[in-house]
Amino acid sequence: MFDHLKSLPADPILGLLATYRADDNPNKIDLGVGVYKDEAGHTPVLQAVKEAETRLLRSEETKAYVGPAGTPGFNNAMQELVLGAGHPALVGNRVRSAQTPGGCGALRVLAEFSDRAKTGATIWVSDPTWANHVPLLGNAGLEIKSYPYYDRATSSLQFDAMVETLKQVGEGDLVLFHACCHNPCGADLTREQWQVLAEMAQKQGFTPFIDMAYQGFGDSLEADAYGLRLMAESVPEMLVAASCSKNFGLYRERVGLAMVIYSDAAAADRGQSQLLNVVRGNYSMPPNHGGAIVESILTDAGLRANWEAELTEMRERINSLRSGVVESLRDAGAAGDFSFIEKQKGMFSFLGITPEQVHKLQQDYSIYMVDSSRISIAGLSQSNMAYFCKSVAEVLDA
Ligand code: PLP
Ligand code: TYF
Repeated sequence: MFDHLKSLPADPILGLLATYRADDNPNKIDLGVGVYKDEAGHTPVLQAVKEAETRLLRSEETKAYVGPAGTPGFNNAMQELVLGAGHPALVGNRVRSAQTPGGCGALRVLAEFSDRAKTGATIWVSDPTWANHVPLLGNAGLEIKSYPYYDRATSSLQFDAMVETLKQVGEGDLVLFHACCHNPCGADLTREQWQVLAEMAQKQGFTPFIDMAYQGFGDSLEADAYGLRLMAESVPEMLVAASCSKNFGLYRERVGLAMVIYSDAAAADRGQSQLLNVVRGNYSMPPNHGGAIVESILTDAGLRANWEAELTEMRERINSLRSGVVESLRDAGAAGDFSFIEKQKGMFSFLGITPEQVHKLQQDYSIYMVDSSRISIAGLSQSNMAYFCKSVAEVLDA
């Protein structure tokens, strides 16, 4: 029965990691997968997470199943983190959520949920977008179309072209936005641009679907949610897929939130029964551990303050690497202007070099990034910065 199955290529981002691990060059640099790393190249467990786990170990009394929605304590705390306490949608009792296995789980569940509301609905995604959006949304039945977003020639947002395309989008279509720290390009919408898009959503009636995988990695927990919150105030219905992988460093625990905003409380109750039915048809109930950690951190003032301080440290390290790499590339005499990297946000930017140059960096210098030239900034450090910039300068001159 399975003999005829053809083999498929691995996830290009995760596949790169295997090649990196097998490389024995002591100078090798991993700028592939979007996982935060400290100066020593480690991805440590956050102290606030360790403390929450220690407390859980002592206080946990059962491993019995949680329900399909996960725990209400987690869902409520996350809704407030994402929307802000007192958001009109929360006050109006129009928000329902489910704890999911990662942001990926949330994307998939919300995509299937949308497909139930409108079979084969169209979802507009940015060009470019995170490669995994295609299977996560498309395999659930949604039709994917794209709107212009990042102009590689100028290394900046093409907002006018984006608006021009989205003008044709109306009721019954979904539009996917990255809340902050755009993956893969790092170019985010300004507050004024969010305002324009919120007005378009309101006027044209399309449904915003916001992917928030990096809250706290851009400017701050609050500032990074600005556009999402504004959008949620402007439209009657909206979807949010939030991830706790990056900002809590809980990658392998798989914890996220699928959140739906409805036009009123009665619609919310009906919709939630559908959302939970989608969950039941996939994995029945989410894993508990990661969600319990997040709930414990968000609901304890001391742990929360420690976590916010650690999150700030991660963000500031990335931002100082952004300035550092621009300066070092200039010092190394790299051809071109890389100052855009400093203006962008979050884990990623495109270096803007060709796939051939990306391959040369990998083959000759053991520097790993995805073919698009997306670099995961946190893979840089004081110790590898000079080698990285010198190598890029040489490859650009070759
Ligand atoms: N959305 C985007 C844009 C991402 O970059 C990621 C990756 O980490 C996710 C969603 C979901 O991640 P996870 O399933 O690990 O929470
Ligand atoms: O884009 C990234 O690198 C992160 C991590 O299948 C990731 O979002 C990469 C691939 C994947 C899941 C997560």
